[in-house]
Amino acid sequence: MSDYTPKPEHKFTFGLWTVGNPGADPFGSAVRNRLSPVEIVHVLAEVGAYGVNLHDNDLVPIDATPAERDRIVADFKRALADTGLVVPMATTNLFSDPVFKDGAFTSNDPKVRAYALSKTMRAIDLGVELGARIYVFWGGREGIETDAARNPLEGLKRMREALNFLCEYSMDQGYDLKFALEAKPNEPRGDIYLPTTGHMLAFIATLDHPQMVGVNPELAHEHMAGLNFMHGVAQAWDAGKLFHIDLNDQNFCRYDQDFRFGSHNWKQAFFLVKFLEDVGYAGPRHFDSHAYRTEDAEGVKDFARGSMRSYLILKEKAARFNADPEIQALLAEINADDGSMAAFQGAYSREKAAALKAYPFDRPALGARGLKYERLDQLTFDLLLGAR
Ligand code: GCO
Ligand code: MN
Ligand code: MN
Repeated sequence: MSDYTPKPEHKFTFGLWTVGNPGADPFGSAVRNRLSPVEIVHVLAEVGAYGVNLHDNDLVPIDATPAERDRIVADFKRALADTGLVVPMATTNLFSDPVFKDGAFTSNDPKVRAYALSKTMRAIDLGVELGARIYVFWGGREGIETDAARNPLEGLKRMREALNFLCEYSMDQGYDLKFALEAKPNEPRGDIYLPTTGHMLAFIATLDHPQMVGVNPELAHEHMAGLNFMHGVAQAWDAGKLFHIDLNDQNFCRYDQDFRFGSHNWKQAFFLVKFLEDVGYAGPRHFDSHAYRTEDAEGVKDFARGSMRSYLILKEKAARFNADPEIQALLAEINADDGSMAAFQGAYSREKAAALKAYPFDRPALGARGLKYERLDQLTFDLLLGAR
Protein backbone atom coordinates (compact mmCIF):
# COMPACT_ATOMS: atom_id res chain seq x y z
CA MET A 1 0.00 0.00 0.00
CA SER A 2 1.46 3.33 -1.03
CA ASP A 3 1.61 6.49 1.01
CA TYR A 4 -0.91 8.95 -0.36
CA THR A 5 -0.11 11.71 2.14
CA PRO A 6 0.01 15.11 0.42
CA LYS A 7 3.38 16.85 0.72
CA PRO A 8 4.47 20.39 -0.17
CA GLU A 9 6.37 19.12 -3.23
CA HIS A 10 3.05 17.98 -4.74
CA LYS A 11 1.99 21.64 -4.88
CA PHE A 12 -1.67 20.98 -4.08
CA THR A 13 -3.59 24.24 -3.79
CA PHE A 14 -7.21 25.26 -3.20
CA GLY A 15 -8.99 28.57 -3.65
CA LEU A 16 -10.51 30.36 -0.66
CA TRP A 17 -13.73 30.11 -2.69
CA THR A 18 -13.53 26.31 -3.02
CA VAL A 19 -13.27 24.95 0.53
CA GLY A 20 -15.09 28.09 1.62
CA ASN A 21 -18.04 27.37 -0.66
CA PRO A 22 -21.17 27.35 1.56
CA GLY A 23 -23.20 25.28 -0.91
CA ALA A 24 -25.62 27.87 -2.29
CA ASP A 25 -26.88 27.24 -5.83
CA PRO A 26 -29.46 28.94 -8.11
CA PHE A 27 -32.19 26.84 -6.48
CA GLY A 28 -31.28 27.04 -2.83
CA SER A 29 -29.45 29.00 -0.19
CA ALA A 30 -26.26 28.21 1.72
CA VAL A 31 -26.16 24.94 3.67
CA ARG A 32 -22.83 25.50 5.45
CA ASN A 33 -21.53 28.33 7.63
CA ARG A 34 -19.28 30.84 5.95
CA LEU A 35 -15.69 30.43 7.12
CA SER A 36 -13.38 33.41 7.44
CA PRO A 37 -10.24 33.42 5.25
CA VAL A 38 -8.13 32.76 8.35
CA GLU A 39 -10.32 29.74 9.25
CA ILE A 40 -10.03 28.41 5.69
CA VAL A 41 -6.23 28.63 5.82
CA HIS A 42 -6.30 26.51 8.98
CA VAL A 43 -8.63 23.92 7.39
CA LEU A 44 -6.28 23.70 4.39
CA ALA A 45 -3.27 23.29 6.65
CA GLU A 46 -5.09 20.54 8.58
CA VAL A 47 -5.80 18.52 5.42
CA GLY A 48 -2.24 18.94 4.12
CA ALA A 49 -2.52 21.45 1.28
CA TYR A 50 0.51 23.41 0.08
CA GLY A 51 -1.15 26.66 -0.88
CA VAL A 52 -4.22 28.84 -1.07
CA ASN A 53 -5.39 31.03 -3.97
CA LEU A 54 -7.82 33.90 -3.85
CA HIS A 55 -9.87 36.51 -5.62
CA ASP A 56 -9.36 40.00 -4.19
CA ASN A 57 -12.85 39.95 -2.64
CA ASP A 58 -12.51 36.47 -1.15
CA LEU A 59 -10.19 38.21 1.28
CA VAL A 60 -11.03 41.92 1.24
CA PRO A 61 -14.71 42.91 0.87
CA ILE A 62 -15.34 45.12 -2.16
CA ASP A 63 -16.37 48.06 0.05
CA ALA A 64 -13.62 47.75 2.70
CA THR A 65 -11.85 50.94 3.76
CA PRO A 66 -8.03 51.08 3.35
CA ALA A 67 -7.65 50.58 7.11
CA GLU A 68 -9.94 47.53 7.08
CA ARG A 69 -8.04 46.14 4.11
CA ASP A 70 -4.71 46.45 5.90
CA ARG A 71 -6.03 44.75 9.03
CA ILE A 72 -7.57 41.86 7.06
CA VAL A 73 -4.41 41.36 5.03
CA ALA A 74 -2.25 41.42 8.17
CA ASP A 75 -4.45 38.75 9.84
CA PHE A 76 -4.29 36.62 6.71
CA LYS A 77 -0.51 36.91 6.48
CA ARG A 78 -0.25 35.83 10.10
CA ALA A 79 -2.35 32.73 9.34
CA LEU A 80 -0.06 31.94 6.39
CA ALA A 81 3.02 32.34 8.57
CA ASP A 82 1.48 30.19 11.33
CA THR A 83 0.61 27.35 8.95
CA GLY A 84 3.35 27.57 6.31
CA LEU A 85 0.81 27.85 3.50
CA VAL A 86 1.78 29.93 0.45
CA VAL A 87 -0.25 31.95 -2.09
CA PRO A 88 0.97 30.90 -5.55
CA MET A 89 -1.92 32.41 -7.52
CA ALA A 90 -4.30 35.35 -7.22
CA THR A 91 -7.12 36.70 -9.36
CA THR A 92 -9.80 39.39 -9.52
CA ASN A 93 -13.50 39.04 -8.91
CA LEU A 94 -14.91 40.73 -12.02
CA PHE A 95 -18.25 38.94 -11.97
CA SER A 96 -20.12 39.09 -8.61
CA ASP A 97 -20.94 42.78 -8.22
CA PRO A 98 -23.87 44.18 -10.26
CA VAL A 99 -21.45 46.65 -11.89
CA PHE A 100 -20.10 43.69 -13.90
CA LYS A 101 -23.47 42.41 -15.14
CA ASP A 102 -22.42 43.12 -18.76
CA GLY A 103 -18.80 42.08 -18.29
CA ALA A 104 -15.74 43.97 -17.07
CA PHE A 105 -12.98 44.53 -19.67
CA THR A 106 -15.51 44.02 -22.50
CA SER A 107 -18.46 45.91 -21.02
CA ASN A 108 -20.15 48.39 -23.34
CA ASP A 109 -19.82 51.08 -20.67
CA PRO A 110 -16.38 52.77 -20.74
CA LYS A 111 -16.73 53.64 -17.03
CA VAL A 112 -17.19 49.96 -16.16
CA ARG A 113 -14.18 49.04 -18.30
CA ALA A 114 -12.07 51.68 -16.55
CA TYR A 115 -13.29 50.53 -13.10
CA ALA A 116 -12.39 46.93 -14.01
CA LEU A 117 -8.84 47.99 -14.87
CA SER A 118 -8.53 49.97 -11.65
CA LYS A 119 -9.88 47.07 -9.55
CA THR A 120 -7.58 44.58 -11.28
CA MET A 121 -4.46 46.72 -10.69
CA ARG A 122 -5.29 46.90 -7.00
CA ALA A 123 -5.96 43.15 -6.93
CA ILE A 124 -2.62 42.49 -8.66
CA ASP A 125 -0.90 44.60 -5.98
CA LEU A 126 -2.63 42.50 -3.31
CA GLY A 127 -1.67 39.20 -4.98
CA VAL A 128 1.96 40.25 -5.32
CA GLU A 129 2.01 41.44 -1.69
CA LEU A 130 0.93 37.91 -0.68
CA GLY A 131 3.62 36.29 -2.82
CA ALA A 132 1.65 35.24 -5.92
CA ARG A 133 3.67 34.64 -9.11
CA ILE A 134 0.70 33.65 -11.26
CA TYR A 135 -2.25 35.91 -11.96
CA VAL A 136 -5.38 34.30 -13.40
CA PHE A 137 -7.89 35.96 -15.69
CA TRP A 138 -11.23 34.19 -15.93
CA GLY A 139 -13.65 36.28 -17.94
CA GLY A 140 -16.75 35.07 -16.16
CA ARG A 141 -19.08 37.73 -17.52
CA GLU A 142 -17.09 38.71 -20.62
CA GLY A 143 -19.79 37.59 -23.01
CA ILE A 144 -23.38 37.98 -24.09
CA GLU A 145 -26.87 36.60 -23.94
CA THR A 146 -27.71 38.23 -27.27
CA ASP A 147 -25.28 39.06 -30.05
CA ALA A 148 -27.37 42.17 -30.69
CA ALA A 149 -25.50 43.66 -27.72
CA ARG A 150 -21.99 43.68 -29.16
CA ASN A 151 -19.94 42.61 -32.14
CA PRO A 152 -17.54 39.92 -30.85
CA LEU A 153 -14.68 41.71 -32.63
CA GLU A 154 -15.26 44.61 -30.23
CA GLY A 155 -15.16 42.18 -27.30
CA LEU A 156 -11.84 40.75 -28.47
CA LYS A 157 -10.37 44.20 -29.06
CA ARG A 158 -11.34 45.39 -25.57
CA MET A 159 -10.01 42.21 -23.98
CA ARG A 160 -6.71 42.64 -25.83
CA GLU A 161 -6.42 46.30 -24.81
CA ALA A 162 -7.05 45.46 -21.15
CA LEU A 163 -4.50 42.65 -21.07
CA ASN A 164 -1.89 44.76 -22.86
CA PHE A 165 -2.47 47.54 -20.34
CA LEU A 166 -2.17 45.17 -17.38
CA CYS A 167 0.97 43.48 -18.73
CA GLU A 168 2.56 46.93 -18.96
CA TYR A 169 1.33 47.80 -15.47
CA SER A 170 2.86 44.65 -13.99
CA MET A 171 6.19 45.22 -15.74
CA ASP A 172 6.19 48.90 -14.79
CA GLN A 173 5.85 47.89 -11.12
CA GLY A 174 8.75 45.46 -11.51
CA TYR A 175 6.49 42.52 -10.56
CA ASP A 176 7.66 38.97 -11.31
CA LEU A 177 4.23 37.88 -12.47
CA LYS A 178 2.81 35.73 -15.25
CA PHE A 179 -0.75 35.92 -16.47
CA ALA A 180 -2.81 32.77 -17.03
CA LEU A 181 -6.03 33.04 -19.06
CA GLU A 182 -8.85 30.65 -18.15
CA ALA A 183 -11.47 29.72 -20.74
CA LYS A 184 -15.06 28.67 -20.13
CA PRO A 185 -17.73 28.25 -22.83
CA ASN A 186 -20.74 29.59 -20.91
CA GLU A 187 -22.14 30.16 -17.39
CA PRO A 188 -22.76 32.68 -15.97
CA ARG A 189 -23.18 34.32 -19.43
CA GLY A 190 -25.11 32.66 -22.23
CA ASP A 191 -21.83 32.66 -24.17
CA ILE A 192 -18.40 33.69 -22.90
CA TYR A 193 -15.78 35.00 -25.34
CA LEU A 194 -12.69 32.86 -25.92
CA PRO A 195 -14.61 29.71 -24.90
CA THR A 196 -11.86 27.07 -24.85
CA THR A 197 -8.15 26.75 -24.08
CA GLY A 198 -7.49 26.50 -27.81
CA HIS A 199 -9.21 29.84 -28.43
CA MET A 200 -7.11 31.37 -25.64
CA LEU A 201 -3.86 30.06 -27.11
CA ALA A 202 -4.63 31.65 -30.47
CA PHE A 203 -5.62 34.93 -28.76
CA ILE A 204 -2.39 35.12 -26.72
CA ALA A 205 -0.38 35.31 -29.95
CA THR A 206 -2.16 38.61 -30.73
CA LEU A 207 -1.07 40.34 -27.49
CA ASP A 208 1.77 42.85 -27.12
CA HIS A 209 3.61 40.73 -24.53
CA PRO A 210 2.72 37.11 -25.34
CA GLN A 211 5.76 35.81 -23.44
CA MET A 212 4.18 36.76 -20.09
CA VAL A 213 0.75 35.29 -20.86
CA GLY A 214 -0.23 31.62 -20.77
CA VAL A 215 -3.31 29.59 -19.89
CA ASN A 216 -5.07 28.11 -16.88
CA PRO A 217 -7.09 25.24 -18.39
CA GLU A 218 -9.94 23.87 -16.27
CA LEU A 219 -11.10 20.28 -16.64
CA ALA A 220 -14.78 21.05 -16.02
CA HIS A 221 -14.85 23.87 -18.56
CA GLU A 222 -13.50 21.77 -21.42
CA HIS A 223 -15.88 18.96 -20.49
CA MET A 224 -18.79 21.42 -20.62
CA ALA A 225 -17.72 21.93 -24.25
CA GLY A 226 -17.49 18.16 -24.81
CA LEU A 227 -13.72 18.22 -25.39
CA ASN A 228 -10.85 15.94 -24.41
CA PHE A 229 -9.27 18.02 -21.62
CA MET A 230 -5.89 16.29 -21.73
CA HIS A 231 -5.52 17.14 -25.41
CA GLY A 232 -6.05 20.84 -24.68
CA VAL A 233 -3.55 20.67 -21.81
CA ALA A 234 -1.05 18.95 -24.12
CA GLN A 235 -1.42 21.72 -26.69
CA ALA A 236 -0.87 24.35 -24.00
CA TRP A 237 2.22 22.48 -22.82
CA ASP A 238 3.50 22.17 -26.38
CA ALA A 239 3.17 25.94 -26.77
CA GLY A 240 5.04 26.56 -23.49
CA LYS A 241 1.85 28.08 -22.07
CA LEU A 242 0.74 25.74 -19.28
CA PHE A 243 1.23 28.26 -16.46
CA HIS A 244 -1.43 26.86 -14.10
CA ILE A 245 -4.20 24.22 -14.06
CA ASP A 246 -7.68 23.97 -12.49
CA LEU A 247 -8.51 20.39 -11.52
CA ASN A 248 -12.01 19.20 -10.79
CA ASP A 249 -14.49 16.87 -12.46
CA GLN A 250 -17.61 17.16 -14.49
CA ASN A 251 -19.97 15.16 -16.62
CA PHE A 252 -19.86 16.13 -20.31
CA CYS A 253 -22.03 18.94 -21.65
CA ARG A 254 -23.64 19.86 -18.30
CA TYR A 255 -23.69 22.99 -16.19
CA ASP A 256 -20.50 23.82 -14.25
CA GLN A 257 -20.59 20.98 -11.73
CA ASP A 258 -17.25 21.61 -9.99
CA PHE A 259 -17.06 18.06 -8.62
CA ARG A 260 -14.10 16.69 -6.69
CA PHE A 261 -11.15 15.77 -8.91
CA GLY A 262 -11.35 12.11 -9.93
CA SER A 263 -14.97 11.76 -8.84
CA HIS A 264 -16.46 11.24 -12.27
CA ASN A 265 -14.26 10.46 -15.28
CA TRP A 266 -11.55 8.25 -13.78
CA LYS A 267 -9.99 7.35 -17.08
CA GLN A 268 -9.79 10.97 -18.30
CA ALA A 269 -8.34 11.96 -14.93
CA PHE A 270 -5.79 9.14 -15.15
CA PHE A 271 -4.50 10.17 -18.57
CA LEU A 272 -4.38 13.80 -17.45
CA VAL A 273 -2.27 12.99 -14.36
CA LYS A 274 -0.09 10.67 -16.44
CA PHE A 275 0.47 13.49 -18.93
CA LEU A 276 1.34 16.08 -16.26
CA GLU A 277 3.72 13.71 -14.49
CA ASP A 278 5.32 12.36 -17.69
CA VAL A 279 6.17 15.82 -19.03
CA GLY A 280 7.26 17.07 -15.59
CA TYR A 281 4.73 19.89 -15.13
CA ALA A 282 6.10 21.74 -12.10
CA GLY A 283 3.32 24.27 -11.42
CA PRO A 284 0.58 24.18 -8.80
CA ARG A 285 -2.11 21.50 -8.95
CA HIS A 286 -5.07 23.69 -8.10
CA PHE A 287 -8.39 22.11 -7.17
CA ASP A 288 -11.08 24.51 -8.39
CA SER A 289 -14.09 22.61 -7.11
CA HIS A 290 -16.22 22.30 -4.03
CA ALA A 291 -17.89 19.73 -1.81
CA TYR A 292 -21.33 18.41 -2.71
CA ARG A 293 -24.14 20.52 -1.30
CA THR A 294 -25.03 17.56 0.94
CA GLU A 295 -21.87 18.01 3.04
CA ASP A 296 -21.14 19.64 6.38
CA ALA A 297 -17.75 20.95 7.58
CA GLU A 298 -16.37 17.40 7.92
CA GLY A 299 -17.56 16.60 4.40
CA VAL A 300 -15.64 19.60 3.10
CA LYS A 301 -12.46 18.11 4.58
CA ASP A 302 -13.33 14.75 3.00
CA PHE A 303 -13.67 16.59 -0.32
CA ALA A 304 -10.31 18.33 0.03
CA ARG A 305 -8.45 15.25 1.25
CA GLY A 306 -10.10 13.14 -1.46
CA SER A 307 -9.01 15.53 -4.24
CA MET A 308 -5.35 15.19 -3.28
CA ARG A 309 -5.56 11.47 -2.52
CA SER A 310 -7.14 10.73 -5.91
CA TYR A 311 -4.39 12.68 -7.67
CA LEU A 312 -1.70 10.72 -5.83
CA ILE A 313 -3.39 7.37 -6.51
CA LEU A 314 -3.57 8.22 -10.22
CA LYS A 315 0.06 9.35 -10.13
CA GLU A 316 1.03 5.96 -8.71
CA LYS A 317 -1.07 4.22 -11.39
CA ALA A 318 0.72 6.28 -14.06
CA ALA A 319 4.09 5.09 -12.73
CA ARG A 320 2.81 1.51 -12.80
CA PHE A 321 1.57 1.96 -16.38
CA ASN A 322 5.04 3.17 -17.38
CA ALA A 323 6.69 0.22 -15.62
CA ASP A 324 4.23 -2.51 -16.67
CA PRO A 325 6.19 -5.00 -18.85
CA GLU A 326 3.15 -6.19 -20.82
CA ILE A 327 1.87 -2.69 -21.51
CA GLN A 328 5.31 -1.44 -22.47
CA ALA A 329 5.99 -4.47 -24.70
CA LEU A 330 2.71 -3.86 -26.45
CA LEU A 331 3.51 -0.16 -26.92
CA ALA A 332 6.96 -1.07 -28.28
CA GLU A 333 5.36 -3.48 -30.74
CA ILE A 334 2.74 -0.91 -31.80
CA ASN A 335 5.44 1.72 -32.37
CA ALA A 336 7.93 -0.66 -34.01
CA ASP A 337 10.07 0.94 -36.70
CA ASP A 338 12.27 -1.20 -38.99
CA GLY A 339 14.12 1.92 -40.15
CA SER A 340 13.08 1.48 -43.79
CA MET A 341 11.40 4.90 -43.87
CA ALA A 342 14.27 6.82 -42.23
CA ALA A 343 15.33 8.34 -45.55
CA PHE A 344 11.88 9.93 -45.92
CA GLN A 345 11.59 11.46 -42.46
CA GLY A 346 12.55 14.88 -41.15
CA ALA A 347 12.92 18.08 -43.12
CA TYR A 348 11.76 18.54 -46.68
CA SER A 349 14.06 18.16 -49.66
CA ARG A 350 13.23 18.01 -53.33
CA GLU A 351 14.95 14.59 -53.62
CA LYS A 352 13.02 13.23 -50.65
CA ALA A 353 9.73 14.39 -52.14
CA ALA A 354 10.53 12.76 -55.48
CA ALA A 355 11.63 9.48 -53.84
CA LEU A 356 8.49 9.44 -51.68
CA LYS A 357 6.22 9.93 -54.68
CA ALA A 358 7.97 7.04 -56.45
CA TYR A 359 8.02 4.59 -53.48
CA PRO A 360 5.87 1.46 -53.98
CA PHE A 361 3.83 1.35 -50.74
CA ASP A 362 1.99 -1.91 -49.93
CA ARG A 363 -1.26 -0.15 -49.06
CA PRO A 364 -3.39 -3.31 -48.48
CA ALA A 365 -0.78 -4.73 -46.07
CA LEU A 366 -0.55 -1.44 -44.19
CA GLY A 367 -4.33 -1.21 -43.91
CA ALA A 368 -4.70 -4.86 -42.82
CA ARG A 369 -2.49 -4.58 -39.75
CA GLY A 370 -4.25 -4.91 -36.37
CA LEU A 371 -3.13 -2.29 -33.88
CA LYS A 372 -3.93 -4.05 -30.59
CA TYR A 373 -5.49 -0.96 -28.99
CA GLU A 374 -8.29 -3.15 -27.64
CA ARG A 375 -5.77 -5.14 -25.58
CA LEU A 376 -3.92 -2.01 -24.58
CA ASP A 377 -7.07 -0.30 -23.38
CA GLN A 378 -8.19 -3.39 -21.45
CA LEU A 379 -4.80 -3.61 -19.75
CA THR A 380 -5.19 0.07 -18.81
CA PHE A 381 -8.64 -0.62 -17.39
CA ASP A 382 -7.40 -3.65 -15.44
CA LEU A 383 -4.52 -1.61 -14.04
CA LEU A 384 -6.77 1.30 -13.06
CA LEU A 385 -9.33 -0.87 -11.33
CA GLY A 386 -6.76 -2.97 -9.52
CA ALA A 387 -7.19 -6.17 -11.54
CA ARG A 388 -3.48 -6.28 -12.39
C1 GCO B 1 -15.74 29.18 -12.45
C2 GCO B 1 -14.25 29.45 -12.58
C3 GCO B 1 -13.70 30.17 -11.43
C4 GCO B 1 -12.30 30.66 -11.71
C5 GCO B 1 -11.91 31.59 -10.65
C6 GCO B 1 -10.49 32.03 -10.77
O1 GCO B 1 -16.23 28.43 -13.25
O2 GCO B 1 -16.38 29.73 -11.56
O3 GCO B 1 -13.59 28.23 -12.77
O4 GCO B 1 -13.72 29.35 -10.31
O5 GCO B 1 -11.38 29.63 -11.82
O6 GCO B 1 -12.74 32.68 -10.69
O7 GCO B 1 -10.33 32.79 -11.88
MN1 MN C 1 -15.07 26.54 -13.16
MN1 MN D 1 -11.49 27.71 -12.61
